[in-house]
Amino acid sequence: MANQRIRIHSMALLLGALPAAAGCANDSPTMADDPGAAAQVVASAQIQFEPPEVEVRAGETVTWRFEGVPHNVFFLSGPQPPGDIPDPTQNTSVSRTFTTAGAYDYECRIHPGMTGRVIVAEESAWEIGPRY
Ligand SMILES: [Cu+2]
Repeated sequence: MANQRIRIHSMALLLGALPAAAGCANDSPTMADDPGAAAQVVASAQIQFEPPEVEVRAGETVTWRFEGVPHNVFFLSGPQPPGDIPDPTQNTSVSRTFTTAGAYDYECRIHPGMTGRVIVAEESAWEIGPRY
């Protein structure tokens, strides 16, 4: 008798969990700190750019969120890189807008090996289907 009651209770928990799981099916990225940015990179206290590679469209903005260790950003390549973020920066966010498609590698010069990349796609590249 006691066993049966436990089984019914588990079933109810399982069913109750289903709507919550469905609510997680949200494919829009979370940009809590800067809703205007197409992508956000965290320059972390773990001495990494996270994620190390982001993709935006030409004309869109990337925001770097600098956490508790000073970092900077120097662009190394790309057809038309935006201005570097040269001063050691921490506990703030800095945005840069990318106007021209291409691959933009960058590095933090305080921390050797701390590198990242911004891929900028053509403005129309993400259109779905043919344009008439
Ligand atoms: Cu750094």
